[in-house]
Amino acid sequence: MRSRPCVLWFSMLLIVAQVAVSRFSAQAQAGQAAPAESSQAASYTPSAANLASRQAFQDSKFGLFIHWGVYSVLGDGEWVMNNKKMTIADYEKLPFQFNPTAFNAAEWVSLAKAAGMKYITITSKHHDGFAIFDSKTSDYDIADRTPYKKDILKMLADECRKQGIKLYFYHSHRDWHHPDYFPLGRTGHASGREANGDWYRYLDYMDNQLRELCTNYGEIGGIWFDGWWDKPTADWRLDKTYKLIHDLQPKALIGNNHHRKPFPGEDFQMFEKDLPGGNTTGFSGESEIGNLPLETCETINKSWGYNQNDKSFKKDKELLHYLIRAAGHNANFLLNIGPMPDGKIQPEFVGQLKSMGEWLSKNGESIYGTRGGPVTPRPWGVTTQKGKRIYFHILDWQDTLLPLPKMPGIIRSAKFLKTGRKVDIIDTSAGLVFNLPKEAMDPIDTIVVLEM
Ligand code: FHN
Repeated sequence: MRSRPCVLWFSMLLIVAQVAVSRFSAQAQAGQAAPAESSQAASYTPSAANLASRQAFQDSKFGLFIHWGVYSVLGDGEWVMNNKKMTIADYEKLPFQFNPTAFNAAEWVSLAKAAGMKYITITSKHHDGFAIFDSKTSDYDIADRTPYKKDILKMLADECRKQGIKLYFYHSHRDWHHPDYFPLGRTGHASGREANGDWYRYLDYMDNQLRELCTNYGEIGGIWFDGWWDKPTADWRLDKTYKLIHDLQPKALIGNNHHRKPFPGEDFQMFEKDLPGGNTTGFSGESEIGNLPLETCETINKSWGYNQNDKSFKKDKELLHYLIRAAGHNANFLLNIGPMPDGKIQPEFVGQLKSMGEWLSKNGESIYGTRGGPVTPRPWGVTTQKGKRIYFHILDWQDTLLPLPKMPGIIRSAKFLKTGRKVDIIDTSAGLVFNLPKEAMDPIDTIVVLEM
């Protein structure tokens, strides 16, 4: 017969083991990741094709973000289902009212090109779970639930190919509609869904729709994920999803707006409403700049989805400064519009985009194909470089003399990009000083080009 103390030990061990097993099975059953995101691929080696896409992505610098879906019918932004505590039954009335007969893919793509943009990222499915493409995985899509029926993404993909614009698909991890998106995350609690569901069946559903997006629209630019932060401890099985995309579209770039340091399998890193390293919005508190190509996204007014009452349009100078400062931070700028339910883009957006294109048609060499540096971002502005050229973007400087650090190498010439006029430089042991006469200054961006 076992002695009393060892019986005690034995029963203690038994209890600990039972707790561990029950905890693990509860987590697995509830889709929670075992700590440290165990499903994350330890490593990811991007293909040569993928690395080439990353370079092209970084050279492109400027893209059009499009938030469009049945929520535009209410003209109250893309979060209206959650913000107005709409049940699924209520929200499912919207698709019947979504009939964008004025949608013209050529018009949209031409506008992006006129703005100087090189790629488009459009919402294929946002948090409301509705697919604006013809999905065979679900009937909660444009083909089965709207009078419009046509596949928006198909028309856009064909037009983008015709006009040489890359097309990326935004795809929401979070889903306020799908019955298997369970346990619920931080939002979507008023949808009236049953309090049950099979999490891994939801992930299979998501992967199936991603397979459609990576199969039915030709070569795509990549996938822009969002909504991971609705359930940050869940087992999102990202390695499986990322492998699916990389296998089907080796050139495609994957980014995930999870506001953390990039996870293995990702090809670019985005920041929302902040320049890389910034955290004015509180999104990027847990983020870190990784070593992937960077992108920052922003809206022209305050809304991503169409909002008929949001008239807080940023001036084109503010938007251009965002693009230029992003380039100085070695990041792309993804600027958003929320089209109207009839398929038209509101005139305020069209006007802003065209004036940005105007500026880029004259100054684009100082942005496209450049990388940030060599001088790190400063309050007065930023620098971009390409080959033997360094571009100083002086955005906010009142004085005539601008002190700068020493430049690596010999300066062969220094000119104002706009006029080609020579810039007088005082070379001191501590660094350089640009002599910037008032009349040479530009209200948006005074660009000095150094040829090294
Ligand atoms: O909740 C979304 C929001 O609707 C929009 O899609 C933006 C775009 O970056 N991302 C999330 C907010 O962080």
